[in-house]
Amino acid sequence: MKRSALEDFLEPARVRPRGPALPKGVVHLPLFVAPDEQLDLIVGALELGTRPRGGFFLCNNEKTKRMKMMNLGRRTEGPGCHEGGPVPEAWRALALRSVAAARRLEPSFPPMDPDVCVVNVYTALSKLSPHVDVPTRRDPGAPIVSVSVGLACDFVLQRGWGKKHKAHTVRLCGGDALVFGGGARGILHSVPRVHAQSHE
Ligand SMILES: O=C(O)CCC(=O)C(=O)O
Repeated sequence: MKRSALEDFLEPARVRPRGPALPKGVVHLPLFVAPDEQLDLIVGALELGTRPRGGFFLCNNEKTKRMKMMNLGRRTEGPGCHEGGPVPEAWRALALRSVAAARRLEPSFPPMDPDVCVVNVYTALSKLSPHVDVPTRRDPGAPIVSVSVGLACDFVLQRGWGKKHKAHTVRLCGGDALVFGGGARGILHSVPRVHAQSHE
C-alpha cells in the first residue's frame, strides 16, 4: 500500500481539553507522535506483520477479542520464544523519548530498555479485557509505553479489581502516547471500546 493511501488512517490532530486526573504513575502525552512518524510506524508494522513467519496472528480468546497481534523483541530464543525478531531501532527510540517526556511529569520513573514490544491491530469490534502486564523481576517498575495510531479508543486504568477501585478512563487518539510505570507498573488496564467514527 502506498504511503499516501495510509494517510487516511491517521487521526486529524485535535487539541482536546485536559481529561480527569490519572492515577499516580500514569502519564498521558496527547499528540506526542507527529503524523509522519505515525505513518512510519504503520509502514514498519505492515512490513513486519505481513511476513510469513513471526508476523501478525489473530487473537480471539477470553482476554482478547478479535485482534491481530505481533510480538517482537527479547524472547527470540528458548522457552516462550517467538520469531518476530528485535524491536526496530526507531520504535525503541520513540519509547525512550516518550519515557523522557513522561519523566518531566513523573520523575520517579526508573530507566528502561525497550527490548520487548507488542503490536495490536484493533478494529471497532476488538476488545482487551482488564489485565496486568507481568513485570520482569529484573525491572519491576520499568515503564510501559503505549502508542496509538489510527482510531481513538477508551483506555481504562484501575488500581485493583472490584468497585472499590476507581476506574480511570482516558481517551487515546492517534498520535497519543501513554506511559505507566513505577508504582503503577502493575496497574490493571483494558481497552473496552474502539471509537469507529473517530475520523469523522
Ligand atoms: O494496545 C495497548 O496499548 C494495550 C496493550 C496491552 O495492554 C497488552 O497487549 O497487554
